[in-house]
Amino acid sequence: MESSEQLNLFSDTSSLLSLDNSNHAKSSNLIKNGEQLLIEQGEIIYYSNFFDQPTSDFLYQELEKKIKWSQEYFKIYGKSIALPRLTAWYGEPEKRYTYSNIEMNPHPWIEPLLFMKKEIELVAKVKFNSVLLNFYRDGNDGVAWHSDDEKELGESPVIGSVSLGGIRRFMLKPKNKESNQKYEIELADGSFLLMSGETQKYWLHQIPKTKKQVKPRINLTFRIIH
Ligand SMILES: O=C(O)CCC(=O)C(=O)O
Ligand SMILES: [Mn+2]
Repeated sequence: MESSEQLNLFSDTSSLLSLDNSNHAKSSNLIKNGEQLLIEQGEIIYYSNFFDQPTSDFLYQELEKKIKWSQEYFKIYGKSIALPRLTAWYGEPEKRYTYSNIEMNPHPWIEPLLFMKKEIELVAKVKFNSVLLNFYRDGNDGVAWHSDDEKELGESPVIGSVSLGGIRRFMLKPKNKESNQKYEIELADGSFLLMSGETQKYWLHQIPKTKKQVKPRINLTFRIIH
């Protein structure tokens, strides 16, 4: 995660909603179930109905109560600022992960996580060894523009992202400021988004805060720590 976490934390992301829509690819006409998002220099596949509704509801309830959620803080100019979401890190014992100067030590796998890991590995065709969980309590929670490009994730990170609960906007833009491409997907309850190839090298993503009423949402990004 980049330092933009810090810069964007207090910015009013609602201004993004008023951007010219001509470059916005709407999920309805660009991204179909299990289809590839046609972006340059990156590979993204979106499965809108990966888990059926009863399974998604069950997983959400299990994770809400069983995950050891914590409020992390990052430092900026000597001040401690709360991340706008709760987080947790699970995985194999030696797989530590550091982002925004926050060092995470993994909790051991629990059953619902292993179930999800096994299901997504069948389509991702890789073995994940850790997962970062985010709990977005309401529209005041979000994640600022960043890419998942930390050293520990290797050259071409494979990120398997499962969404449960409330629907939130996932936005993508190229790191290259001269390009005006912009994409967004409304990540559905029970959906799975697979990012691989050069996606993290050339693209940034975010979940903007919103003033709309949104249900709480749990996101899991399964990762491979080298
Ligand atoms: O909540 C999401 O869909 C994205 C989370 C994310 O990008 C991250 O944790 O790195
Ligand atoms: Mn990310």
